[in-house]
Amino acid sequence: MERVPWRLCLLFTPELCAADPWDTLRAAIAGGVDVVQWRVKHDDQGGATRCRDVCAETDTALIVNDDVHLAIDLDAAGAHVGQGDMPAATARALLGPDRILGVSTHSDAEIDAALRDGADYIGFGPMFATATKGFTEGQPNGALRAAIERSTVPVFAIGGITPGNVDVVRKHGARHLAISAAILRADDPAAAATQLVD
Ligand code: TZP
Ligand code: MG
Repeated sequence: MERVPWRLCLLFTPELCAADPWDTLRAAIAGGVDVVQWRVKHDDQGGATRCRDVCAETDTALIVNDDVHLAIDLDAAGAHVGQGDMPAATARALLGPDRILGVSTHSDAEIDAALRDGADYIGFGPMFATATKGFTEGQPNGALRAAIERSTVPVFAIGGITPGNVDVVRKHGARHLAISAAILRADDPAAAATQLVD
């Protein structure tokens, strides 16, 4: 089995959901999300536990954003750190060899450092402008393909990806996606997830 066998990562922030967050989460998983990243910036132990339970029930992997200690407490599959979070090498050491480490990257230097520090997958973006994280423009054309060629681990394309523009990302080589608004705010989150996977 591949170490990172997932294709569609849902960046799950309950407050961003158009409808009930737990219905949204279950629908997204039913539609094809195969890894959930718990992405909540305030302390919400109850929500994190509930998210963990939904993932366990549906046999879906759980990754915790930012908080490596929470990932371990929840017995999650792994944790994801950005450039301003706990250093990736520290996260790697805390997670041990079996849990997955994801690292956000935006440049060649960040990709090289993430690989050196033991990332099992990297996020690369933003692909497009996105209000979710306040990026006003995407990476230049070709940057994703260069990142995929440079990386020895899976590269999750992130930032502003929707069913309407996913073809562009796919044409630049993307085989892994990380999505927030296009699923959480969709009228039909299951259908959105299925369109993105297809
Ligand atoms: N990191 C780079 S862009 C982004 C993150 C967390 C936001 C992705 O959300 P959306 O709504 O899919 O653009
Ligand atoms: Mg972070």
